[in-house]
Amino acid sequence: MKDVYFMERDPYAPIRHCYGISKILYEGKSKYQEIQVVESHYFGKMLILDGVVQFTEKNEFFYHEMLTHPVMFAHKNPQNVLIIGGGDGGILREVLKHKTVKKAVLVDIDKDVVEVSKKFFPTVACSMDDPRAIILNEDGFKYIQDYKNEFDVIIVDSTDPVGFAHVLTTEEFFKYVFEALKEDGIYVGQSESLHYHLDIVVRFQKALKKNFPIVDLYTTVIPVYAGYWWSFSVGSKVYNPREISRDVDVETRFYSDEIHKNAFLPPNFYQKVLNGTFKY
Ligand code: AG3
Repeated sequence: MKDVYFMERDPYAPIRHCYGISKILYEGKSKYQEIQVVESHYFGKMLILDGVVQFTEKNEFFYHEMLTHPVMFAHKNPQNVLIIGGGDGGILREVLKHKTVKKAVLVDIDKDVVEVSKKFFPTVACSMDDPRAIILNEDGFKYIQDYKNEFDVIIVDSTDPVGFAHVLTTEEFFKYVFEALKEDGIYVGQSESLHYHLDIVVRFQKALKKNFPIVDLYTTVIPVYAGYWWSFSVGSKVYNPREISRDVDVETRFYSDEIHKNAFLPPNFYQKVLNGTFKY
């Protein structure tokens, strides 16, 4: 295959990313979505769901570390963690690096994503057999409604908020998240790009503010997601997510205490984003 490109279909942004690829390793349709694994020249293997790149072998750690560690280190003693989505296991791997964790429940609706990831991405799906991990293939929106005052940390690693993942960004869902968290619990979810998806970021933040006393926003650069400047939204009951509560004692490639402190939006700019004066 010479000069063959995979073209991504971002559901919102009217732009297309193309990746030079050498092989299509897997193509299938699960009950919920289209799943593809391709070998790209630059990024190595890529997992693609419904035409959108979820992560690549080469740089998945930026996203997985940055979605996990800021809230885990803002919390003083995270023992019981819930991951919704994240069927590839990348967030689970990062969560289980924390020695405080006694139990991590991963609830991903799509069993096929778990199976495909185990087969093609062994360095991402490497913690599924950890004795502290429980993997469930259920609907996270329904699952969470059965738990009250249960989890220290809830992390939502979902696909873009279109189709079945949309519900995970609503005010109603955040009410269940709040209730499922313990009295000092903290939530984080991936909340799209400040460039192409600003309206989603703002809607997401507003829905969180209806439920949580402390809401914040941090970003990192993810070159395989449209807009690159990717955001993460936090809802917290007690802890200030900008502050680190414990020693950073896990091995990471990107995340550090300095990265943590610098990832959050400066307060004035954050206000501009929320009140619409940044909109361009
Ligand atoms: N989930 C979030 C991917 C979002 C990509 N969106 C986009 N490019 N428009 C990643 C799952 C990794 N565990």
